[in-house]
This record gives sequence, structure tokens and C-alpha cells, in this order.
Amino acid sequence: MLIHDIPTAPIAGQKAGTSGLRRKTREYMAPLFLENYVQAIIDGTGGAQGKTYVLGGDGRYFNAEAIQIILRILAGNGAGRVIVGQGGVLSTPAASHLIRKTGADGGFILSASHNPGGIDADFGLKYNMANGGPATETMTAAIVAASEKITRIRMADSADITLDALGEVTIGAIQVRVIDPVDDYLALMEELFDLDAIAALVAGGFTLRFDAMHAVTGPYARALLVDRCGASPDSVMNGTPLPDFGGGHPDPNPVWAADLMGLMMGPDAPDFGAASDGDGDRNMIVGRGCYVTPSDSLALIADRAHLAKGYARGLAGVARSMPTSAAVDRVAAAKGIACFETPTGWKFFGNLLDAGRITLCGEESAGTGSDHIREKDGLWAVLMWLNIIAVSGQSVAALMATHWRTYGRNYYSRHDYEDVDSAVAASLMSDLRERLESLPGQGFAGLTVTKADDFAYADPVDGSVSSSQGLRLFFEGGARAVLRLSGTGTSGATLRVYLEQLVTDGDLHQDAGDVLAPLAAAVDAVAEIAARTGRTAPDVRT
Ligand code: G16
Repeated sequence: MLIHDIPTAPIAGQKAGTSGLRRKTREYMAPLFLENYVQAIIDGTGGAQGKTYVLGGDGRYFNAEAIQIILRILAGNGAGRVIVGQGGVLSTPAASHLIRKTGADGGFILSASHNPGGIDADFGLKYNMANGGPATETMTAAIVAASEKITRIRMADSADITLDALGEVTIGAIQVRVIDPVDDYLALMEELFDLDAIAALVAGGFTLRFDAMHAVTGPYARALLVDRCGASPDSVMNGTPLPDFGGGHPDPNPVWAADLMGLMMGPDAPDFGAASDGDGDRNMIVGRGCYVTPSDSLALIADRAHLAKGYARGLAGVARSMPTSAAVDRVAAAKGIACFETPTGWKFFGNLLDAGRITLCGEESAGTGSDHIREKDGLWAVLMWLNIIAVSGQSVAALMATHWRTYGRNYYSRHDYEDVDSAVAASLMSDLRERLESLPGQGFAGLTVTKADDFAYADPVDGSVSSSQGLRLFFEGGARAVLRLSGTGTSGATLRVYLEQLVTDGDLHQDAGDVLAPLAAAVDAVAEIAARTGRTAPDVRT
């Protein structure tokens, strides 16, 4: 097999954001864009010679072509073995599990997650390490450095290989094993959860609806919920994966999963509703007439995970990203276990999980997971809830009501201002950052700031420090707001404003929007959001 060195030059900005390198699909399809980045990953991680990789993606537009390009580059760089999902498809949690199970050196995951797919939408590539988790900040820096001095791409001169049939194929010296994307993941879920108890719940008349949003989880959800647990076939909606996700936005939240939300809030609601995103790592949980925020879901799971067999031993500790509400902190305090506050990004949980300091972790951005893999896991969260419901005999609404009575309620909402002019967003943040020290004691729209800072994180395992991870404003009366710019968008800037108000007694069933309205007004007054961006309301409220 011939191997060519294709001359190339650095392409500016090949630096992963919160989760991998996400760009417009056409940018990824431009000459040598993908090739440069893959070669930089290989160069930045010490070469591919003899190594084993997992390779797969969420099936979005350009997935199939990108897989072939990556295989040729891996063959050109002397990789020993590649494990690929059939058809080039793997959910992100399944890929993380396979890396760990097969002892692979790393994995290439093709996805822009919840971002839309299509030639005029988004594409992405994320490199995961041998622990199954996203590359750390240190590894990311090494990849960036490699991308900045790249001069050649080593590529095998080989034809496309078919990935439709299971089995082994070779490209020169490289062995490519095509595996069923669902089987191993299913076996892992079987180990963690009592699927027979869920099946008995369903057999007893419990009804559910899972929205796969025409993304990667359709086949996984059918195998688990329908084939294994006996739910009716129409329990999985939008279950056929499509390269453009049916033109939708595969983000499991009340805005983008509006049909499911409408059903769950209506008179014919099933007992349980859930959704997952483009690559299957996010989740949304809804009961009949009861939406569960991701922060509350994490807290509830932390409180009740011992009801699932894989967690019966209890939890070593928990972690949440900083903008996530402190609901889980209250559970951890009551249980006497450690609770860590990390920056946004699943990669920051990796060291804590590897060191055995935490069992569970989660984020406000619809991510929940545990030490079973090193990614967040959408269907895992769904099964965890179903397992808890099956064992406790309580509905979603009853579980949440009990939880709030026990721990108080952290009313929570995230307001997103999308596609804001990047310069305007950057100056809004930097001007506010400069004023942080002067804010305590000042009143805004009737609320007084008690503390304000720029969040920095010192990793307790490796000591690395990540600064400027979000501006935090604390107010009298237990309210907190966080402002940060998203690291996953592909056009303009997305300003995220996270609002939280703790209420421990009185009415715990108020509308979150009403409770948080004074805080939202105070944040607008402090940060001058409307005045600077011209936006009088957020584009998305979750
Ligand atoms: C990614 C990361 C998450 C992060 C989320 C939002 O999720 O894996 O850790 O919380 O983006 O990040 P940002 O606020 O910077 O947009 P996913 O599901 O897109 O991979």
C-alpha cells in the first residue's frame, strides 16, 4: 500500500472548544481542513504507530466521508487497529465505553452534538483519550501546538472500505473491525440497571415516550426500551437517524423537543417522557405535567442512585459544573459525601472519575453520567430514572415533590442570547469582569450583590488551573447568576445567563420564570445585556 506525504500548512483556529472542534460543515469539507486536524491530533498525541483507535460518529451529514478520510490517515500513520461502528455510527457514550472496554489508545468521535446537521449546518470532531473521556486541557494544548506547525499529512492511497457488514477488513497493515454499535452498550446497561424491574413496570401499564430526535439514539432506544423492556414500538418517536436530523435541532430541551413537551403537559400524557441529542450524550427528563431541570435530575439521581444495582454500594462523591444549580450540593451535604464544582465541559470530570473521588456528575446543559464511562450518557439517565421509578413506585412529579420538601428547591433557568456579535459579547464580558470587585454592596433592580468573582478551578488531582471560566454574581437572599460565553457555537457568540434562586420553605411549586424574574432583571441591569446587544429577551430559555 502506497503512503503519501501530502504537503500542507497550518489552518488558523484549529483549537477545540468546550467539546471538540465544531465548525460549519462546509468548512470541514474544505480542502485539507479535516485532514490537517486529524494529523495534528496524531502528531500532538505522540503518533499513531501500532495504536488502537475507536472511530464513529452520530451519522450526521459528512459522517461517512469523514470516516473514510480518517481511516486513510490512520493507515498512513501506521495505526495497528481501528474499531468502527457499523455504518460509521457510534453514539458518544457507546464510543467512550468501547475505548475503555477494548483498551484502545484513543477515539475519534464525529459529532457536533446538539447542533443541527446538514451541509449548511454543523460538523465536529472530538478526540477522546484512553480513559474514554475527552482530551484534557493539556492534551488539547499539545494538539493545538501540532496544528500550528503542521507541514504534511501522511495518507494511505487506499480505496473506501465498506462499513455496512460486521467483521474484519484490512487496509495495508491496519486491521479494521466493524462492530455492532449497540451490543456492547446494551450489555453495560444490563450490568448497571435492573432492566427486569423496568420491564415489569412497563408490563404493569406504565407508559413512556422517548424522543430520539432523528439522531443517533433511535436504534439504542429501540433495543433497550422496546426490545428489552417491552415498551410499545411507538414509545420511541423520531427513531430513524437522519443526516440532517429531519431538519430539526437535536437538542433535548423544552424548546427543541416541543412536541414531546406538548404531549407531556397535555391530557393524554404518558407516565414518563425523555429525549436525547444528536450524539446521545444529553438527556431531558419529563414526567406527566412535570419538567425536571437537568440540575434537579442530577440531585434526584444522587439521592436515589443506590436503588439501581450498579450503585447499590453508594456514591464516592459527586461533581457538577459551576453553572449547574447547587441542588446536588445539598444532597451531598446530607449524605456526607464530597461535592466538586468544576468548569463547564465534561473533560473536567475525567480526573475525578479516574481517581475514584466521584461516582456521579452532571451539568445544567442536559448532561448526567457516572463512572461507568467518561462521557455523559443520555440513555443511562433515562434508565436510571426508570429504575428509580420502578423500585420506589413513585411518579416523576411525586419524586420531585418529595425531593424539594426534603432539600428545598433551587429554582433554575438558563437564558441564551444566540448569534450575538462576537465583539459586543466579548466587551460585555470584559467590562463586567473589570467591575466585579466594585459590585458587592451595590443594588441592581432592587437586588443587592453580596459577592462577585471570575470562576477559576484548580484540579484537585493534577493541580492544573483553569481560569476565566465564568462570571459569578451572588445576591442577598440566596440568588446566584452566572454569565459566560458558550464554547460550542459556530456562528457569532452565544451569551449564556444562568439564574438560580434557592427556596427552602413555603410554596415549592411556583413557576420558575416568576421566581427568577427579579434576578433576571437585576442581571440585565448589572451587565447591560439589552442595552449592549439590543436583545430584550433571550432566544432560548431552558
Ligand atoms: C458540550 C460539553 C458540555 C457542556 C456543553 C455546553 O456538550 O460536553 O460539557 O456543558 O457543551 O457548553 P457551552 O456552554 O460551552 O456551549 P455537548 O453535548 O454539546 O457535547
